Amino acid sequence: MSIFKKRQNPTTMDTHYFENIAFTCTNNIGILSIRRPNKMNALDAQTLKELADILIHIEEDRDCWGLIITGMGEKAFAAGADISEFYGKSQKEGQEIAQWGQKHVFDKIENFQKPVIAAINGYALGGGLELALACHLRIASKNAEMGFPEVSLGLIPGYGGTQRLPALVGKGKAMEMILTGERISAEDAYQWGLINEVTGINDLVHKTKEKLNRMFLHSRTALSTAIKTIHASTLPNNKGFQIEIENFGKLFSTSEFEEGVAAFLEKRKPRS
Ligand code: CO8
Repeated sequence: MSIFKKRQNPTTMDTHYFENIAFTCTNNIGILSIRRPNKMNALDAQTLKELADILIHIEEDRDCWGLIITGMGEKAFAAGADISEFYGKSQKEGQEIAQWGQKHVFDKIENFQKPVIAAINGYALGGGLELALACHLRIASKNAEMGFPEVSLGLIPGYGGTQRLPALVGKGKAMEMILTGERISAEDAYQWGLINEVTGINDLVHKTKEKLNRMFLHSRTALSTAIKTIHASTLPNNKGFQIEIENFGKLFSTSEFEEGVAAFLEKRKPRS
């Protein structure tokens, strides 16, 4: 049985609505939006469960070649985990929640076989910023603000922020962001290497789609292999180099490789 509820509106027939998220796939680009604008798109348990379910579907959807994750409205991408669900939780419960979320949502996105871009349209705080960090690229509108306010709640990031942030901005900047809990602007985030691009609010989705479309000019097998291999760069003992050699070799057996090389030699564009 389908996990989707389809809205009976002919103009949005391809949009699948859950309680707190919506997903649509047009021209091979999936757009997944978090829809709790009254709560700054905070990630409660229901939203995380829905994200976990839809990610499985999107990964299997052959028509969806890449994914954009964004938040509904102009105020927030996601202002973190839903703080109202924290109260009264035990140490064990805290660990279980963090572990479940990391496995089914955040790590799942990071290891996605298709390119995933966060379109950060406003506040990306705490778990919301961790969601963006799990994506392969981040593009933010000028009004976006990013930060890890967890220390103000007596917490630390729990959805991978302490690990993924230093990999992007270095340990020093990561320490500064996490220890002060202060928010930074999209422009600073760009200067720090936290995001890939800054756009106007009205251009955000368009620019993000453009970025994916530029990737779609290339072999999709090469794209997914590149994602996997880049992740291997954090493995111990320089293991990533060996994985690169193996994955490089594997691509020689693909039809996309044959066509890509033939097209170059024949001075024409590759046929998809
Ligand atoms: N959780 C729950 N509700 C939230 C959250 C949140 N993270 N953020 C905003 N809201 C709610 C507000 O409570 C308010 O609800 P209501 O109208 O019912 O009172 C509504 O959204 C609107 O928010 P504000 O009135 O506060 O709007 P402002 O424009 O004044 O401020 C801010 C916007 C700056 C985003 C402000 O809402 C804010 O600071 N939010 C909290 C940000 C935060 O601390 N995020 C980190 C949360 S902790 C976390 O993410 C940990 C991740 C790891 C978890 C690991 C597993 C347990």
